[in-house]
Order: sequence, then C-alpha cells, then structure tokens
Amino acid sequence: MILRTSITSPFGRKARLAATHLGLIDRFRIEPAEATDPNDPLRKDNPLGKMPVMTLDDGRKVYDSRVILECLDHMAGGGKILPADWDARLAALTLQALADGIMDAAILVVYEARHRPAEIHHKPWLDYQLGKAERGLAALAANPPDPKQVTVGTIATACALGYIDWRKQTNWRANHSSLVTWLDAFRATAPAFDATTPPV
Ligand SMILES: N[C@@H](CCC(=O)N[C@@H](CS)C(=O)NCC(=O)O)C(=O)O
Repeated sequence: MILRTSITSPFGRKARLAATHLGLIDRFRIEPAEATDPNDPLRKDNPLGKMPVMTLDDGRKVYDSRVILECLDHMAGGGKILPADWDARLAALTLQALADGIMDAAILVVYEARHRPAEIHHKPWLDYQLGKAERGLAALAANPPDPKQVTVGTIATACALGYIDWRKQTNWRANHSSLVTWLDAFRATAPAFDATTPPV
C-alpha cells in the first residue's frame, strides 16, 4: 500500500504514527507529496489536493487522515485506536476533531506567509486563526486526555503539539505546562511519536 504525504505534514504524521503504533507501517511505501505542484499525483489521488492519501492494495484511495486512521484501526483488527465502547469512542473522535482543528488553524497561519505576499498579510485574519489554535490548546490544557491511551484523539493531539513545536505559531510550552507533562507521558506510552518526528 502507499501512503502519500510529505514527511513534515502533521496530518500525514497522524497516519504514520498510527500505522507505526499498530505495527502496520511495513505494509506501506511512503511517497512524497507536493500540494502546490499541479503535476503531483496527489491531485489525482485526492481531488482536494490534500495529504495524506492512502492507496489500498486494490487501488482504492482513502482520505482524509480521519478516515485513514479508521481504516488502519480496521486493518489492525478494530477497537485499537478507535475504542469499541461508544462513550470512549465519542470522546476520542471529539478530541481528534479538536486537535485537527488546532492543526487546520495553525496551518492557515503558515499558509498566509507562504501563499500571500507580505504586503497583503492580513493580521486580523492571522489573529482569528491563532485564536482558534490558542482556545483549542487552552481547552486541552484544562482537561488533558489520559496519556496512557493511544487513540485517534491522543494521536492527533500529539501531532498538533509537535507541529506547533516546529512552526512556533504560539508558545504552548510556556503557556500550558500541563500539556508539556502530557506530551512527555504520551511519548512514553507511544514510542511511535518520537519514531515519526520529521527530520527538520
Ligand atoms: N482534513 C485533512 C487536512 C489535510 C491537510 O490540510 N493537509 C495539508 C498538509 S498538512 C495539505 O495537504 N495542504 C495543502 C492544501 O491545503 O492545499 C486531513 O485530516 O487529512
């Protein structure tokens, strides 16, 4: 199978982390992706031109990262990173939505700098997106999930923190010590987090 993603994509990292944690990573070939290149296979795999995309052995294309994680859980026998118990599943899915939303906002802050000339950067828009990321981080810090549980929610949370560590949209380590403690504990539970750190 193929997992198409840049190595620095935080959403791609969700898929790499989950596949590593579940012991499935050897069944994948990781192929790079460049979203801005119209000739990159990414746009054929996913009309939205977003990574990650997974290609199954039968050729089916699977996106986005949420669906990929569900698919990986299914391949691993089910009930592993997507809890079988309904209440736990709902909590994990909602946590994943929060962490994904933090990443979406953090990525838009990076894209403003990458895709728009400096003279038309719009600070109110950047602040609007940063507000989403900061409120999301504050919500996580006020009620951190159990770092001993590796679920779609905690995987996404760790990837969001790792991404902001790299791009530095906001200083979550200074503002939220409970998240520093949480990430250290999660790294101990899930060595796949450190194993998937982008080499940057
Ligand atoms: N909801 C998507 C988000 C994926 C996403 O935003 N990926 C970024 C890279 S981290 C991307 O492909 N951006 C290119 C674009 O938006 O055109 C998921 O969970 O996979």
